[in-house]
Amino acid sequence: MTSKGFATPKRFATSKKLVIPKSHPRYESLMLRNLIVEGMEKGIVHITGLIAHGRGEAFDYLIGEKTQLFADEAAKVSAAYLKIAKKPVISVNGNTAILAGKEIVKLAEEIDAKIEVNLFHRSEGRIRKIVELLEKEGGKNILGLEGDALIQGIEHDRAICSYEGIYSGDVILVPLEDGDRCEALKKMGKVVLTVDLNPLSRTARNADVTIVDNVTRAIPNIRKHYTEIKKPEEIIKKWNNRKNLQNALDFICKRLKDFFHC
Ligand code: PTJ
Repeated sequence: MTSKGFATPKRFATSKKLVIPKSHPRYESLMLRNLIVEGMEKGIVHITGLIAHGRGEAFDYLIGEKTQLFADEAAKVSAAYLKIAKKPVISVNGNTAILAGKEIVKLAEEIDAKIEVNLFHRSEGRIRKIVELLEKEGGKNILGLEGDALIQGIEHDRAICSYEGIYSGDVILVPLEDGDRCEALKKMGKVVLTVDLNPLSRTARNADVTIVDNVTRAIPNIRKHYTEIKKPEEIIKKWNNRKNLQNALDFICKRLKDFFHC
């Protein structure tokens, strides 16, 4: 205990010992929560990533913790954009790395994309740790540490990016994005694909394609579609992101309205 009687952070560092039986009805959700906590303890996830995860969990609950039709459609359109991209880039932050690092590496390999670690709460130490994590999963030439270019129109550190990566990329996949950067990337003429469980977020509304799904499900789903689609231009032509977001909201409303069937 500290002199003020508060528990020290060390006392909270119990996640590694936490054993969740597979039979627990919330097993998967609890395991993801545990991953995020471990990620924070290892210095990969920023402390505010815990709050972001909680918000995501709440929205995941509302969509039934499954890939719904609106999310599947958006994953397909994302795959179509990635198929026609000349310089695709996947931007990775702390939460995405810990929850879906392995899948990100597999997707990058499949679509021949660059991976760039780009953080909202930027620190060289954390970028290094995330690069190491992605390399352990098989990632190669991970960008982020060089920070040799700036995204125009952003005043905070997230403007710092890699010339070889986000700066010169044409289609950028940015899971768990913040609204500012999404807008700035759009102004630079890039196609922005995002994964965000909150269909109301600024990022969700500003992106070209918003996958309202958990990043753990969305990334492998993009890869699956990528291997299957034949005519990407036709898929893109029919896409209306706002309509799809409305479909997500309608789904949530209906689910809540019909929940107890009374
Ligand atoms: O690692 P850093 O420094 O880049 O920081 C990353 C966070 C996520 C902390 C930072 O970008 C942030 O504060 O993000 P926001 O503004 O809280 O937005 C995160 C969005 O992602 C929210 O709309 C959440 O609903 C959503 N979200 C959270 N977890 C997931 C998610 N979407 C998909 N899958 C998730 N697992």
